[in-house]
Amino acid sequence: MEPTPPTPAPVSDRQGPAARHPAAGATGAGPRSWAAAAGGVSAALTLAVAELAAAVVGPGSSPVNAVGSAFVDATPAWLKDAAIAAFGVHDKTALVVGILLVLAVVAAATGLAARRSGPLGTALVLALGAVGAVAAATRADAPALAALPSLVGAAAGAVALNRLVARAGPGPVAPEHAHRDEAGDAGGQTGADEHEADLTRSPASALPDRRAFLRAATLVTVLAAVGGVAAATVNGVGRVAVAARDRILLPRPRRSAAPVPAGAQAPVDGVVDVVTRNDDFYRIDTALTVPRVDPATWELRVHGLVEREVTLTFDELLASDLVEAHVTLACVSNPVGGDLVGNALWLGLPVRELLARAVPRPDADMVLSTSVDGFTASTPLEVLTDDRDALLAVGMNGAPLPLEHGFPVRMVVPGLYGYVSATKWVTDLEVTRFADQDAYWTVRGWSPQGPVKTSSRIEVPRTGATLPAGEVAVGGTAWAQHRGVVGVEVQVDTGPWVAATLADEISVDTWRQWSWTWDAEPGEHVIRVRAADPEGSQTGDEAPVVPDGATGWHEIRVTVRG
Ligand SMILES: Nc1nc2c(c(=O)[nH]1)N[C@H]1C(S)=C(S)[C@@H](COP(=O)(O)O)O[C@H]1N2
Ligand SMILES: [Mo]
Repeated sequence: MEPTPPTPAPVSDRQGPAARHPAAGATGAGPRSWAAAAGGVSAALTLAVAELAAAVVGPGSSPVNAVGSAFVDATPAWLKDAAIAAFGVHDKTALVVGILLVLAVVAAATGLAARRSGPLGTALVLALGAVGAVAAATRADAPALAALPSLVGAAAGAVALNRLVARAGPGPVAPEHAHRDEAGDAGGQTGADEHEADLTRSPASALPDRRAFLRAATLVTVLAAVGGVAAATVNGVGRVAVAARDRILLPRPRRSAAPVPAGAQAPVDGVVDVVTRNDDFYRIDTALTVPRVDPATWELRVHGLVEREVTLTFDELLASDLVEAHVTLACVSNPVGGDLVGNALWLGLPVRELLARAVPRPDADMVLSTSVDGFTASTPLEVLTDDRDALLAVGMNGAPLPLEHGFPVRMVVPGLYGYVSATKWVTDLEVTRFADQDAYWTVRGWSPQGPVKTSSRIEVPRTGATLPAGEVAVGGTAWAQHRGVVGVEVQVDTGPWVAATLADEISVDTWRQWSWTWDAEPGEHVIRVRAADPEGSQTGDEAPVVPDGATGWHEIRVTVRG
């Protein structure tokens, strides 16, 4: 994601008609809206120069990304949760829009500050640069010199701001000029030409020269735009990752997944695909911009409580005996009935085989996996060494992992929520103990352990639908990864729970679809669903997503026409 230079926010005038004259701001002072605009375009230049410098210094030094990421990491769990609830997989777009709005306001404020005092404006811009520098230097993937782009950008921004504000005219205007200004306005709506004429009559030192200001502001805007486009183009590593992904030829698995049974897709129009297309797969992570990892330099280190450290390159990984498995991934933040869940065919190396090379010590009980961007997940060692298909995955539905799903390598562990298992862009596995290490979400109030809770949802019909009376097709999906769904029941209003028809199972590690034909009678109705795994039926007790996943029965409301 490339930074968007904020549009200089037009500062609305609250002073009545006289204030519409751009040279007559509040209280007879210089034009505040010009100063605010100067702050805006200077901020755009700051960002463009900083991002351009970051493209040269290396990935991970982008101040925009660093500040945003620091913000993401500092966001309390409840707020992030609210954002996911409100915006779903668009939570990041909402965050970026929010950041740009805040930035526009801050930028205008630097302009107003600079109008009062040049050094004050400079100090503010440099302070903001320092924030970017600290944020960038303290990121997990910070290169050496990570602080540099922010500082260079801030320096350029401060120079631009001072030059512009100087051209926006003096702050306090002598009474004589203020008076002349008012007289000009009294003549009615001041057109641009009239205004210029008015200004030429004024001493150049006392009243702003609008042309000079506009010329300078345009120059800064053009520089910012050119810099921004250049930064986007020079973003070399991004292109390296994209190009490298295009060249990858995935090896044939040593063990292929069994074909998906024809009966795995429930025969109801509108039920989701039983294997989720990559483009449709939900995306949840803390990465403000998708990490771009060059597989040529990717390396995984296995260390900690092990007999011997192991490192693995991408080529070595591709040359290993890879296996294929369908696994359904679910997010702990998925509300009852939500869609933060997807099923894909993964290709990868069983984590257990890699761990066997390292030989975990007997006192270890957890593997802390770390992403290139610093995200961590704590996975029970037992789950990674039993016979399930916990994979170090390189392929998703027959293609190399999409960048946003963890290219070049991620973890996929059947039976656990993603936050404790599915580390994308993974580069480090530390064999350790739950007593000694906390993962990213654990320190933010989520449970250190996150087995998936048995869940089910109704996909057809949609809640709120109006339906004809008679036979209505009802269908949806249920999941209980690594235990398997053994039954699904449906209830209408306060009627009895009745068994739905289960579609064929792909494996116990995947979701399972279901269908049911309802003989609908006119009126308002509530339809509820619950699934069963071998240990029993899904609980109807309602629990929120924090700290270890929501529970409760999904229900929809429909109207049947008379
Ligand atoms: N590096 C990294 N990996 C991550 C996360 C993250 O924030 N960063 N989020 C996890 C969570 S909470 C989930 S639910 C899954 C989602 O994987 P997906 O985006 O491929 O669907 O990724 C997991 N892996
Ligand atoms: Mo998640």
